[in-house]
Amino acid sequence: MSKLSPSEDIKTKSEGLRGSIKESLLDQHSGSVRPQDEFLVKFHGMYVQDDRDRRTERAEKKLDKLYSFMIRLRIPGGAITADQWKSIHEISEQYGTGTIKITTRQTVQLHGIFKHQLKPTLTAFNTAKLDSIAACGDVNRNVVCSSNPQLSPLFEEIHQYADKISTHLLPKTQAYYEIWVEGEKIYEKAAEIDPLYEDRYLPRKFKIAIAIPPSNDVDVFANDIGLIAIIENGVFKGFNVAVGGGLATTHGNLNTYARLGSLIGFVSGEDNILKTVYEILTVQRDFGNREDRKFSRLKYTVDKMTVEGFKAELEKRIGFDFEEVKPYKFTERSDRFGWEADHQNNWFYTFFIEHGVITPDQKILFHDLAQQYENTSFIFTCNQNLILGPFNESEKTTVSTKIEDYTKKYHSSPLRKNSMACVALPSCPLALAEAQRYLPEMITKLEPLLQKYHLGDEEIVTRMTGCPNGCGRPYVAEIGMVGTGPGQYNLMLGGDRYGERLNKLYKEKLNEAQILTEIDDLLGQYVGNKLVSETFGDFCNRTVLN
Ligand code: SRM
Ligand code: SF4
Repeated sequence: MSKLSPSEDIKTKSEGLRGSIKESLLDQHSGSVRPQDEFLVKFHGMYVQDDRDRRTERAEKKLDKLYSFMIRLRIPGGAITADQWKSIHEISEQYGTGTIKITTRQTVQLHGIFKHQLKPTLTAFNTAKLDSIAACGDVNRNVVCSSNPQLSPLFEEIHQYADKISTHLLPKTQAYYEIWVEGEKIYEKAAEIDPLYEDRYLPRKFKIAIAIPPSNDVDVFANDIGLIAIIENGVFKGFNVAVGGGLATTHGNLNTYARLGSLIGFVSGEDNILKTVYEILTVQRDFGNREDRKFSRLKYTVDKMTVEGFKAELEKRIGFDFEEVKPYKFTERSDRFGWEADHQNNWFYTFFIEHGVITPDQKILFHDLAQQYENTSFIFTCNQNLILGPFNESEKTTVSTKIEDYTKKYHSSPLRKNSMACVALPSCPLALAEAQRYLPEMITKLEPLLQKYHLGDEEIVTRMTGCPNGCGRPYVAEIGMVGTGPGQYNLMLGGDRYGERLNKLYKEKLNEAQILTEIDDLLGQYVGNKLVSETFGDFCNRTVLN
């Protein structure tokens, strides 16, 4: 008989994700928590980390690692109120490093929170009606949705599905409130029976994205479930459903692979939509690999069962057949920076936030705007940027004046605005190379190459990660750089502009000088030989990778 992974035992014995977290919190000898609790706290939206820049110094002084926690909020669809932004701002000033980081899945993370600060931090979030439940762990995570309200008059209606799906798939355990939130506890043990997750939860993390064409700003095919909104004659009809997307690979393990979701059909009506996503999770719960976590994501389950086999099992569980996939077209993936109005002439401003790291002066500006315009929403994008709105015409004029200096200071090239990096060093324990701290410098070196070939206006999608897990989605970039070791990256090329084709490994383990030489050469070939309107990614796919 095959052996279950040790994580399975921790889940089933955890008594609703409680484990010994309470005892771990009381232990004043360590800044961390017990090993099994380290796994369980993820389900509550946090990770144990240490500052890797300080490891050597502390080891020399014979000190333990400087442990702290990263907290990731659950914000379905990425939208919060101005008041909630102010709370995040204030909490980040009081606890952690002070930095707010927008993630590639439309939420925010705070780093560097010490163990004794966890309860006050989560209690403060709770007061602001924010939580980190199921932001990580073997459950459905933050549900993301296209974030530009100006793109569709039906934005509101479709966007609400992010919250509906997230709520529908939340674990039933009330352990989060019991462990982390000070004050009144309102839960009943009986209400904790969980027909979806049972006591074993899912074999692995689970991700859902909703795309509203023409924008694929969420990289819908990189998700376990991708839902593509279908709009006909100005009416929202339902979703095309794709299953089995996922990006992570492991260097040297050829059995691991990035995979784009497979479209299996169209579903309409709220009840049927919710039933479909729910039962996709139950199929994964029952058929997913629980022995080897490297192969336990839905993509491997779908390939093991075959797409047709998976669909048949799913249709059996939902009790109806899918309709044929409906036509749709993606024509953009980037955010629309600057001012744009929606169909009712409400104005929204999209701020470019390099790699999602909010700088101290940006923080002051956003706090100021949140204070002054309390009806404004703050919407995080899956490209790690921030949209503020709605503003009326006269508010737009005053906001424009307020942000004038900002827009000058943060004016950036199209290449930079379309670049994305994961966190990597110093907080990510899995990083093999730099990403977020280094890509800005790399872009500064790539920009003159584009200028040299008069390609300065090209919106080439460039992404870098510190390891092959792919948190910055480098495998669906036109230029992907995946860390293999300090200062070394695999160069991935040939992804399309809208996230519908994976790229391929072009050359392995290149240092900065080698990457710049390769890109210089490729851009030269591109200007000389590209077809009319051919993007860099399509050109690489057609020529150098064949
Ligand atoms: Fe990720 C693990 C950061 C999006 C695939 N990811 C991690 C951890 C928690 C490292 C760890 O396990 O200890 C990283 C924390 C770094 C830090 O210090 O903050 C981390 N992932 C991130 C974020 C913050 C990157 C960013 O700069 O924005 C993103 C948070 C998203 C969110 O709000 O939930 C983030 N991670 C992704 C994505 C992109 C996406 O989902 O669109 C992927 C690839 C898509 C996918 O899941 O296939 C991704 N992260 C992973 C994996 C590989 C999963 C797998 O299938 O094997 C790991 C490692 C793991 O789970 O074992 C991982
Ligand atoms: Fe860390 Fe790797 Fe994810 Fe980057 S891609 S944040 S290095 S796990």
